[in-house]
Order: sequence, then C-alpha cells, then structure tokens
Amino acid sequence: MELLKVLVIPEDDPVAFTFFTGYMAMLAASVFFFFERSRVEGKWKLSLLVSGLITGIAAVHYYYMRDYYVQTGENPTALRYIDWTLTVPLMCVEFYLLTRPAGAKKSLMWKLIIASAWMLVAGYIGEAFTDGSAGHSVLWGALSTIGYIYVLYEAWFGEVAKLAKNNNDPAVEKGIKYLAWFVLVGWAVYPIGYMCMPGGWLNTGLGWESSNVDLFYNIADAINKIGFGLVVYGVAVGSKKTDTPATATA
Ligand SMILES: *C/C=C(C)/C=C/C=C(C)/C=C/C1=C(C)CCCC1(C)C
Repeated sequence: MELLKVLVIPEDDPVAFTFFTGYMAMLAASVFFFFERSRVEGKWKLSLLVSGLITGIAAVHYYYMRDYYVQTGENPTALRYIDWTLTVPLMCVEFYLLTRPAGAKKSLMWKLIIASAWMLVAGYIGEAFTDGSAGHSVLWGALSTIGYIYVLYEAWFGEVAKLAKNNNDPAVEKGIKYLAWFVLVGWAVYPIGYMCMPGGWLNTGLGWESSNVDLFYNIADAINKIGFGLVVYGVAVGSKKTDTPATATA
C-alpha cells in the first residue's frame, strides 16, 4: 500500500525552518501591502501593488521550495531562480516607480531590468551547471557580479540617485537611500550563499556546506523583499500630498 507522505519540518534543520518562516513572513507581508494599497494616495497605489506582488510571488515559490527541500534535501535551484527572475526585475520597477514623478524614463527601468537579468542568468549557470570546480563557480560568479555592480552603481551614484536628489519630495529621496542600502548590504548576502556551493570559495576555503546556500538565500530574501516593500510603503505614507486632489482612485 502506498503510504501517504506527510510534510515534516525537522526541528534541527535551520534551512527547513527558514523555508517555512520565510513562506509565512512573505505571505503576511503580501496581505499587508495589498490591504494598505487602498489607504495610500493614488500615485503610490501601483508601487504598493508591486510590493505585494514581490512578496506574493516569493511566498508561492517558498511553498514549493520548502517541500522540495524537505523531500529531497537538495537545493531547489531552478525554483529559486524562477522566483528571482520574476521578483528582482519587479524590485527594479520599484526604483522606476519611485523616481518617475522626478522624471525617470522607461529606459532607466529597462537598463536595471537587463542588468539584473544578466546577474541572474550568470548566477544560474554558475549553480545549475556546476562541475564542482572552483573555476566554474568563480567565472560565473564574477560575470554575475557585473550586473549586480551596475544596479548598485545606479542606486548610489547613477540616474536613480540623481533623480532622487533632484526630487522635491524628501520622503522619496530618503526612500531611495534606504533601497540603495538594501542593495549594498542586503543583496551582498546572496554572493555569500553562492560561495557555499561546491567549488565556491567558502565551501572549499572554510568548509561551509552547500546546504548553507539556501540558509543565506532564505534570510536575504525575507530581509530584502519585505524590506523593499516596507520602504516603498514608508514613502507612500510619508510623501507630500499632491497639491491637486488625486483623481486616480483605481
Ligand atoms: C528577492 C531576490 C533578490 C533580491 C535576489 C538577489 C540576488 C542577487 C543579488 C544575487 C547575486 C549573485 C551574485 C552577485 C554573484 C553570485 C551569483 C548570485 C546570483 C548569487
């Protein structure tokens, strides 16, 4: 007789634990952003919707990744990168939406999206097609980092930073600064996780096991995705009211 498989989260497995808590936290954050969307001014509603989509898409992926990890004990690499391919470009869209009132063009959004896609494609090749060698891991990790540095540059010194500064709304300027810090510190946790995979510097150098890849990714995801959303929410709540009453109520 076929036995019914019950999902058990092992108490002594921090990776499984973070998959589960990550899922719940992301789900709760989505509910929050979707509900709060109705309370913010019209021009920020789209930003709040995107915040809710980012955590919502992640929550669904976490639901599946958690099962995959608990059943197989392996890194759900493909699911992970599908999640990121959807959510990271949406985080780039947040940069665009926040700076749009200050004159951001669509081309800025596309540059950020292309850079982040480059970062993720290279990272996926590095992880999914690894032969366990340091050469493969370092090569694709380095290529991926180029995309990361571009987004980092934009947020701190590039168009995004300039638009935020020239904006006459201090809440937007502050919000972009916070997001730039998330990209500098929060996003930097991912390469640490990446280097725990076979052939990675932390794996070969310090003997950090490859299950730590997901530990770092899970912690970073919760901080960055919910954090981004909360910063955007803070901008929406704290920004100057438009002089003319907002007509868009959709
Ligand atoms: C919600 C998901 C987010 C914000 C994911 C961000 C992912 C990164 C910043 C990944 C960066 C990587 C490198 C910079 C080099 C090594 C490979 C990656 C893909 C882990």
